[in-house]
Amino acid sequence: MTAPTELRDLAVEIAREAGELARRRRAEGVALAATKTSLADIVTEADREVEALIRARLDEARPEDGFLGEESGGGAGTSGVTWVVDPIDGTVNYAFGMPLYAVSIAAVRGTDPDDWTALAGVVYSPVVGETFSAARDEGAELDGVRLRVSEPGAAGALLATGFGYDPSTHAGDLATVGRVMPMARDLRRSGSAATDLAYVAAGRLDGYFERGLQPWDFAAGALLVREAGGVFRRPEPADVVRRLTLAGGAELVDELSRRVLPHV
Ligand code: LIP
Repeated sequence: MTAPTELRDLAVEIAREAGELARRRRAEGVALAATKTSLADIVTEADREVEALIRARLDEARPEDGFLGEESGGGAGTSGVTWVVDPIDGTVNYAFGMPLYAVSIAAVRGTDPDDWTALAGVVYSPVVGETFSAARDEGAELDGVRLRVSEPGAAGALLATGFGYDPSTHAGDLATVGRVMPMARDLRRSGSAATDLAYVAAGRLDGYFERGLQPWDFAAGALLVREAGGVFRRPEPADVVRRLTLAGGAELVDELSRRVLPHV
């Protein structure tokens, strides 16, 4: 079995190449390819092209591995390792020309997000030029500097969240924000779950909560958080629609859970 550090280094190399392609395409102008679950849920031609590049590079390097990508779906492998890829996380930011989007690539052992073992992960932010990476049991780092999750200060926790593309979910999500704000000093909504999770790992955010993430949104960021000493949880059963994701230091995640799931 390949060492997690080797998988991490391959993921970093590919993510950086993919991120530069995304940046070039953004500079050339973004072409909308389609909408998915709602008018607000978009995919650009660049999403598809970047994922195709990542998939091709992984096939060249590790043809026996499985693949699960946001845009091109899944492909079973024979090695036991599956690559989970969001080519441009923060697609709406990308389409609108905002800098906070990221290439998210993770290598996992297994296929079920509720019990796969994350081996390696990278979240690469092409415009900001930051590479967050982790290998299982080897820690998490930002451009070579080790990462550690933070603890909230006396003013409260700096938290991040996100909202779904379906307008009918917004009232419930805003009610959740209302229950959480008493523990917060402030709230951020970056538009990129992978970036939010990387920032939790880096201590730039104390915690994060969001409903409805897909495995490719969180596969790499979850490993970053855990390898930085934090907790990543999806506390509800697998059959819950728009499952809750929580991340941060252990005590903070416990308090978030109490506030977001008051009846549990
Ligand atoms: C996005 C997430 C974001 C969430 C959006 C969307 P995408 O992923 O990163 O946190 O709020 O609804 O799911 O669609 O840009 O890959």
